[in-house]
Amino acid sequence: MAIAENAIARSSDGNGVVAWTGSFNNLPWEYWRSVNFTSGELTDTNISGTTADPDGDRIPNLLEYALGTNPKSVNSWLALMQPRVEAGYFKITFTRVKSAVDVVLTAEVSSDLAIWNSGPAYLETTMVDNGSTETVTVRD
Ligand SMILES: [Ca+2]
Repeated sequence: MAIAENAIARSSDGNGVVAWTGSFNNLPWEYWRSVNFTSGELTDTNISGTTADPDGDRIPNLLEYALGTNPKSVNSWLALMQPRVEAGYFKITFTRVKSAVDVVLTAEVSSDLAIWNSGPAYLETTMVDNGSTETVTVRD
């Protein structure tokens, strides 16, 4: 079974929008859920489901899992995402958990929120290996 979810980050100047599409296929996600939620929360998909956002930071649980952030801490994602505009380009740097092999993160960019593109023709991506994590920077 594969489930696709979406999350979007927007630049404050409105010039760039980057979105990710994630999917998962097997058990590491379920392990992460069992570590981060109580048995009662695990039965409630509005709290522990892929699209749930129990901390209200607008980052769904699936992306919190892939980025290694705390799904119950609203302050954890901004420090990791580091969204900014540099030299007129929207840029995001984030840390990806390498063991989250059941999630594929794909950055997409749009100038009109209707047509979305990904890949090297539209985005510049650099990665730095940190051992168990990697630092990924995406620029429109
Ligand atoms: Ca969240």
